[in-house]
This record gives sequence, C-alpha cells and structure tokens, in this order.
Amino acid sequence: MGISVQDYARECAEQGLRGDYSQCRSDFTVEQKYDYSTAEQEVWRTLCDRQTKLTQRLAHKSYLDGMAALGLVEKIPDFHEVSEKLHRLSGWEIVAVPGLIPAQPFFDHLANRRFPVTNWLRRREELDYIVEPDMFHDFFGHVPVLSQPAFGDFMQLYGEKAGDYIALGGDEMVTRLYWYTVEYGLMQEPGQPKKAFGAGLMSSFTELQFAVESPDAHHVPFDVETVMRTTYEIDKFQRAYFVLPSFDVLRDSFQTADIAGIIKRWKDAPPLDPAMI
Ligand code: HBI
Ligand code: FE
Repeated sequence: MGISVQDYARECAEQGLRGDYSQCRSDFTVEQKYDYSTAEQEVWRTLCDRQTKLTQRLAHKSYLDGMAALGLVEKIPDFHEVSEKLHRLSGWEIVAVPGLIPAQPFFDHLANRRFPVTNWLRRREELDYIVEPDMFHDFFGHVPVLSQPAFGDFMQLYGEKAGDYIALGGDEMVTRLYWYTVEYGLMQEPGQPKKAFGAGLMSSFTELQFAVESPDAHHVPFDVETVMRTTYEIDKFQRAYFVLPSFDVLRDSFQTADIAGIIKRWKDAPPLDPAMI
C-alpha cells in the first residue's frame, strides 16, 4: 500500500520540508483552513500582479482562458470555490495537501481528476525562488490549464498509467514526459505565436521570459519518444523546451503510442543531451 502518512511525515520533518503533515488524512489531503494573515495575502497579490504582467504576453490562450474563468488572483483562492468552478469546466477538482506527497497517492489523485495543491505560501523573501512547490506554483502554475478538457484527460491518463510504466523501469522516462510538458511545455497552434503553458514556467518570473522570448532558448518540436529520452535540469533553466501543436496531440500520443515499448527500448541506453536534439 506504499508509505504510511506517519512515516512520510517523519521523513519530511527529517528532510526539513515545510509542510505540516500531522493533520493529513490517509490520502495525504488536509482541510484548507482559510486563516491567512494580511502579510500572506499581500505576498499572494504581489506574486500575482507581477506574474500576470508576463502571462498576458507569454502564456498560451488556454492558460489565460482558464485563469479568467477561475479568478485566482484577487486573494488567496478558496479551494472549494475553485473546485466548483473547475469541475464545471473539465470535471477536475483540487484538494489541499501539506506539500509534496508520495508518488502513489499523487498518481491516484490525478487518476481521479483531483489535483493536489499545497496549502502554504512562500514568504516575501522568497518571491523569486523556492525549492519546494508551494501554493503559488500549484495554483498559478498548474490549475488554469486543468480547465482544458484535453489537458485534463492527459493528466488523468498519466495518473492511471504512471505506476505501470515505473514498474517497467520507466521512472525517469515518464518523469521527463511530465517535466517537459506539464512543467515546462510550450505550445504553438497553427497560425498562432509560440506561447507557454507549463507550470514551472508560469510560476517563474525569469524563466518564463527566457523560455518564450530569448534567442538562446532551444525550442524542439514535441515528440513523445524524444521527450522520454532527454535529460532535464532541476535548478537551472532548461536547455530545451518542447513545443506542442495542441493538447489533443499530448493526450493522443500518450494514449496511442507504445509507451511500454519505448521504455523497454531505451531505459538502459544513454539518454539524449537536450542541447543536441
Ligand atoms: N506531490 N504535492 C505534490 N506535487 C507534485 O507535483 C508531486 C507530488 N508528489 C510526487 C510527484 N509530484 C512526482 O512523483 C512527480 O514526478 C509525478
Ligand atoms: Fe509542479
């Protein structure tokens, strides 16, 4: 059944993770207590005001449509209100978690169209960079595109299948797919300018500008097999960004490509260098 909440809470405390796991249910969710301080509300507004100036120019329309429909920027969002709106748009909901949770319950939430959102916010000294995902990354980065049914279908499918692919030895390879699409993906639909939608970009002031506008950003057409073979950066700008033609292509390629075959073929081969593809 995977790790217990108690054991995971102890591990997180030992590793210095910020969340309070003591109130977790067995699926690692918690109740959102809407008791944020004025200082926290101000940090939220500062982050949203600053980032919205960029997203207006650099975010894909699907992200901006989702943001407009969900209204996340005026105050720290109420989880129940957002869930209700999101559910009407795409059948997704959000649940509050104390931060990173183990892979198995994370996938299980996705498979049931529930996205885990961290219930705490970075401090004013951390506007630009934070190691752990916080509420700003999760809400501002991930939640808007979950309003798009085809993207939501991909996320559900990922949750359903990731465990099987990991069991085949494809842990790194499926993580790369998530990383280069859900976190750092760009999209260019026919006749439209190239824009960003990945949550790691949407929640980063510096990398969002670099990824979309810099002549030094390396843009590569999306191909599921290439993505799964290409290494990524954890705490530096990515050295490649994959460009999707649509969310339908993301969903359909994950659904119909022989992912298990790709894993068997490449899991023990040297990976691709993102600068070389
Ligand atoms: N937990 N809250 C949270 N958010 C994540 O993005 C997350 C996680 N747990 C596991 C996890 N991601 C990784 O396994 C991903 O690579 C799938
Ligand atoms: Fe993320």
